[in-house]
Amino acid sequence: MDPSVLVDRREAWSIVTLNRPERLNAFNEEMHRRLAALLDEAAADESCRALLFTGSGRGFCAGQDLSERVQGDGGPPDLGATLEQFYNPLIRRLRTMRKPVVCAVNGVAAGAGANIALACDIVLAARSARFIQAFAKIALVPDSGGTFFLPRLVGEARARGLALLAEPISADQAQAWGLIWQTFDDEALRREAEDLTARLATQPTQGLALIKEALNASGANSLDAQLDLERDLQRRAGRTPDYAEGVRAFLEKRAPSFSGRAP
Ligand code: LHQ
Repeated sequence: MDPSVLVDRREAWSIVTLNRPERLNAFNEEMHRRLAALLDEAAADESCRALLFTGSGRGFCAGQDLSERVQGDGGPPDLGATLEQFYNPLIRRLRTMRKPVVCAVNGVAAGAGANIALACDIVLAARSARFIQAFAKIALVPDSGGTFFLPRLVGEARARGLALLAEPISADQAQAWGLIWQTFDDEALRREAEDLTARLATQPTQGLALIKEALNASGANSLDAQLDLERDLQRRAGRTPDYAEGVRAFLEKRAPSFSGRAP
């Protein structure tokens, strides 16, 4: 088995760990292939209702493994092809996954590694973690959704500063700017991330998937189009067994027991 990405199944959720710590979990092609296969398995497994994504060792992910990208005699590599084949599908998998993906940024997140984290639904970070849009330092453009996520998360001024200056920001700064959800002390991050993912795995999974769908569409929609979409998604949410259970539990003044099942 390729150990570059590990999976650890818990009751109704899984932990996916990037595991090339000696390279700060920088991506090579093997790792991309393995991660894609694991995410496809998790997406298809209805009994897996949430994912926790993290890295092993002292980093979360340093983006593309640059030692795979040394220019040889064949001239410059086609980086667009690498994005098309590996990074863009990864970002699409995370965004369209019909269950919540929590990211625990355990250490430095650089280049594509930072933007892969930002593509997850709820991003937590260790206080010692740093986020670096490292691309400009090697004459590249922020990819893996960076130019999409950054202005939407932190606004134009900060997005431009982060992308053009390529300087690290701390996890606390990232939280203060709204780039991520929450920062924890290093020793508390893993437990907090596991608790949160376990909690999400007990929630109305179909409803959460519809929320993701609505939010994914909102950046490109007019208000009218988004109102129409909300109507359509709410119609689907209202047909799920978990909606019926949620209302019943409320009226009976008890905690709901959601199955996560489709109608
Ligand atoms: C690495 C890497 C790395 C290889 C640390 N590769 N070894 C997409 C499409 C196609 C191609 C191009 O790219 C992309 C998207 C991208 O992601 S482009 C951006 C790529 N990433 C970077 O430019 C970040 C490069 N890394 C760094 O700037 C630093 O390593 C950071 C700031 C992440 C961490 O710094 P330190 O904490 O000081 O650690 P370090 O630099 O000492 O790294 C530890 C080891 O990891 C070291 O190896 P060594 O053998 O000396 O111990 C590094 O060479 C290796 N490493 N990142 N991306």
